[in-house]
Amino acid sequence: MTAGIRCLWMRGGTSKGAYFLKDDLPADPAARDALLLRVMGSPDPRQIDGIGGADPLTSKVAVLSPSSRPDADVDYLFLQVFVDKPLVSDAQGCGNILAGVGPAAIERGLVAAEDGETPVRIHLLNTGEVAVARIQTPGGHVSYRGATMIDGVPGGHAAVPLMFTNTAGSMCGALLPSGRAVDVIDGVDCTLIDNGMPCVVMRASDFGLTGQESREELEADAGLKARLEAIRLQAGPLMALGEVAEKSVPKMTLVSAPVTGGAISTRSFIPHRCHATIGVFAAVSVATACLLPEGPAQALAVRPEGGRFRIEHPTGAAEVFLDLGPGGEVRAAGTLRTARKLFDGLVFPVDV
Ligand code: NQM
Repeated sequence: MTAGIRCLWMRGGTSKGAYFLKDDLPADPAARDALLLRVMGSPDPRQIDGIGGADPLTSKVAVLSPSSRPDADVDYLFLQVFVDKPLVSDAQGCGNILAGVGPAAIERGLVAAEDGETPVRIHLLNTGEVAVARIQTPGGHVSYRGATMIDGVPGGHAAVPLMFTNTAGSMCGALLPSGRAVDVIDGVDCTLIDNGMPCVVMRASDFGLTGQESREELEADAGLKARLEAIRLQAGPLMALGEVAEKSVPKMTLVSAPVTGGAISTRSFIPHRCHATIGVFAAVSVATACLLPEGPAQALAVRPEGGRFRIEHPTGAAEVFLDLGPGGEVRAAGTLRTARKLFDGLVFPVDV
């Protein structure tokens, strides 16, 4: 028996991860997670003995299998492999790694490619919804080449448009799980919201920040991180997430007025490291928070004409489209990502 496991290493949006077929991994979740820790090299801040990139954004896993439901083509389980803890969590989805799922499913023969463009309906096992990705497949093969640029990624690549429905309450059961648009925790106004990703939205100014600080400056601020964690631990039960000390949700997002013509500016903690950009579903949740009549986001936001929200982040902005119903409710959401196959081969979790 070879100890190598088939693995595609791909960039999805502004994240990077290992894409596996479910059948290539142990069926028992505990055995699977132990193996994935070895694959990534966790726990170790440098992940020196694995393929992880020593950052939560590059220590991610997608597990693909034929879809278990008729309205989808492929099932996608997202797993966050913690960098410095022996933990693997399925307690969140990931919209950036999602961008690589369509291409990976076609590359691995789970979905047949059409000539031109192939729609792939993806069942997100972590949260239950179905997303639709449109993949460029000229001549029936995945093409990663193109001119679409997304902030946080150098160069142009083939566009991967993503559309979502039914994201409200994806993990918390309701868009506003506490039943309120504002909860005051440790004296800070917080919007506890889940439109695809549980997020706590707060004013940067309530922490003495402008909201334009760099990722590095914020990560070096131990006092800020302690205050955010204290709020997060209280927000978890209010969001129906229970005890969240060992979970990667909720995300902690500081908002401020936009400075580059976007709808709002963000700095997002996921939840302990500051994001280099912002998560896809986190951006959808923040855009939705901008629509609430109360709460920290709306007063700072510049509401765009139509439903195209630019969510500013430390390295540019992420575009989110919200399709609003007659009552202002979000009927569907979308975003534009790119993805790229970086490596296809065998990964060796144990010495051979
Ligand atoms: O919110 C990071 C990322 C993510 C998640 C995180 C994501 C999303 O940017 O959909 O994409 O929040 O841990 O990859």
